[in-house]
Amino acid sequence: MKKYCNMNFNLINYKLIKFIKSINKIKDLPKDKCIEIAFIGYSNVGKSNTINALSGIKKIAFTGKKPGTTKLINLYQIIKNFYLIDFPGYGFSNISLKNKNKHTFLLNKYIKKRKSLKGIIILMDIRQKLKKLDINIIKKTIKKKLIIVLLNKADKLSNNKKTIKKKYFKNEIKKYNNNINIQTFSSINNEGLKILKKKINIWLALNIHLLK
Ligand SMILES: Nc1nc2c(ncn2[C@@H]2O[C@H](COP(=O)(O)OP(=O)(O)OP(=O)(O)O)[C@@H](O)[C@H]2O)c(=O)[nH]1
Ligand SMILES: [Mg+2]
Repeated sequence: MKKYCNMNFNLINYKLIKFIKSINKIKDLPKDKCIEIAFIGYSNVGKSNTINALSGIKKIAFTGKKPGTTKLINLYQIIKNFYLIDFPGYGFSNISLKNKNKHTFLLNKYIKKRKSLKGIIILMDIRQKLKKLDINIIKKTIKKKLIIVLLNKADKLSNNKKTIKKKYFKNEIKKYNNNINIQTFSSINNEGLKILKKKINIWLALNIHLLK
């Protein structure tokens, strides 16, 4: 455990990333005995771009200018038994209510039931405010300690504004969950990428027995 927490995060070769499949049912995920890190958040906040930034491969995860780019749950493997999961964004107004409810149901079920879920990365646009569906997720994950909030698109703000917004998000989020680590992030200039990799290293270290 100690060895992995102190491990040089560059030792995990994210470039080995492989797209495995797109699914729309939890039962199509791998056997529930692996390590999964889920990327969740509103549409267009930059979840797919963050997977690309992490892997260093620009187009492994499909990204788009318009919200609603990721329509299915996409599964990426880094090494055996270690997966990154790209969720469709919530709150996208252009999909039918039926599909919206289906997405919410899937995400809630996944968070509640999935044993392999070892880390949750919630992305938010740093320029916006803490929103309702993020609060719902934060409340639901209150007992799960392995969460990081990435305040993405930090490249769009000055250092001064970034500090103000980080403080704002910290104060708002702590009303619901005091256990959440909050980082500024940008998949354009890689701000926060090292910290994210370190965090994932710790999550892996805590579950190292599953990596065999
Ligand atoms: N400036 C800036 N733009 C970003 C950043 N991350 C993502 N974007 C842009 O935001 C848009 C959406 O990015 P995606 O990664 O597709 O967002 P998503 O959260 O996966 O969206 P959905 O799949 O619709 O849920 C794209 O135009 C990206 O170029 C960032 O850190 N900085
Ligand atoms: Mg996406």
